[in-house]
Amino acid sequence: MFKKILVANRGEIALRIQRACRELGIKAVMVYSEADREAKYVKLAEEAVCIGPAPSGQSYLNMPAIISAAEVTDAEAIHPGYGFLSENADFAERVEKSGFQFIGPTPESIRIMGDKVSAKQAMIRAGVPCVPGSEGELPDDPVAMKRIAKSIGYPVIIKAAGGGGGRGMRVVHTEAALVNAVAMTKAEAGAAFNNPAVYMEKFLQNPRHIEIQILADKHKNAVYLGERDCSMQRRHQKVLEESPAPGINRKLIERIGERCVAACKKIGYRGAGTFEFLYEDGEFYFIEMNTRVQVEHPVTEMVTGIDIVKTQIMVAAGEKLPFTQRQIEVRGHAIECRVNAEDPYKFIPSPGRVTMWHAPGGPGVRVDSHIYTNYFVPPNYDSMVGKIIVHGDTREQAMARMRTALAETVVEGISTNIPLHRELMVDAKFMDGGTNIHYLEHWLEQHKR
Ligand code: MV4
Repeated sequence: MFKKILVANRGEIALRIQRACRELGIKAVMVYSEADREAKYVKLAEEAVCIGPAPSGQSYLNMPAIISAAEVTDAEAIHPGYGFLSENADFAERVEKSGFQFIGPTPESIRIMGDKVSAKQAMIRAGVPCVPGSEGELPDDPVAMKRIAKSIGYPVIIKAAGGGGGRGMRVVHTEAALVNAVAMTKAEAGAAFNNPAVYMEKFLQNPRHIEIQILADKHKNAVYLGERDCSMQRRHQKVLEESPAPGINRKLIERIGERCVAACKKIGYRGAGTFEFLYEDGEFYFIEMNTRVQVEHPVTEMVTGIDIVKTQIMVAAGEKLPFTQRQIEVRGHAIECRVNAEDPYKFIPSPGRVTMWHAPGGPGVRVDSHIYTNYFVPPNYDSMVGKIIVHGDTREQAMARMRTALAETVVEGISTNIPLHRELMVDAKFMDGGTNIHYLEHWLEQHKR
């Protein structure tokens, strides 16, 4: 096992990784920007290195600064967390070339999944169901393009191979609009991702966003840890997540999970990963794979009892997965509310000094947050300041525990979206379960103030 790991991230996930290291008896080197000097995990750190000024381009995205920090502190591995450099294949490669273990999949796996066309082709080959669409990159020839769209049936969606997470997409409803829409998407993709390649899919009108968590080791073992329903989102930003996904047939989830595991084995995937699916009319359609630990991993940890971050570290060190698929059970129900420093209805960021923070507690309540009373939320980064996660025997109990937890939580000095979460937890449609990816945006439209 590693003796020392460098944590190349900030905020709640830096603290989460530091906690996993402590539990494993590994020393954690924390890196921080000038804006994060006062961070809780820096104060708690045995070792911490400043890697640059506040702007992330000069600190958390600064590859030489991070690799130098690992060198001077004698770390053996680098955990990238999520965001920042976590899905940067060039970074993973530079980490390994410098003699450190990258805690994540191989640069090759990251590269394949980063290109959404090659990711989809890999999944089709591995037997994972995908959205019907162009097989591979869309040709430039208008006749060929129209033929593909016609065979799929309108509406179709044009997506950039270099996009993902909602960037670089355009819906097309008619043949008349097709050729121009493709040209526009290609131009934008060329500018934004330095890759003009696009592909086409059937546009699903009212899907849910369901994702499957997997873990794989370097010995060809892989497992899936059930699913998460991440449909409650606004502008591609998830607001709350839950596991299991309400109302989906367990046998179907098992079949999809097994396909994901088979795909991992086929491509030699290792570490933690997430297969993103759209779910509509009882069918799953793969859209993208994330090659990092995700913000919402705690809901899976709560229902399975498996520590995903610890397991990431163990498998990166070459250990075998300490459980088999048969030993993994989904028990009860978990919900996560993301706490953002923002106006709850206008969504304008609200950085600044937290004059009071009182975290909730009690049975089945977990709080992943780096904030504390008198902490200053810097304006330079993502507005998420923590997550409240609850577990219960049933979805109803989990919701009741979340209502209690949200009622107990006190944040003063900054605005947060907790009032929004309090309203959603008593919303009749949310309480019924199974709302789709458009629900929150429609809800916000109707609850305008
Ligand atoms: C789609 C889709 C409908 N049909 N693909 C947006 C983020 C990226 N991961 C894929 N996205 C979508 N792809 C087809 N063929 C609708 C979306 C989509 C969406 C997906 C998941 C969560 C939120 C979303 C919000 C708007 C659109």
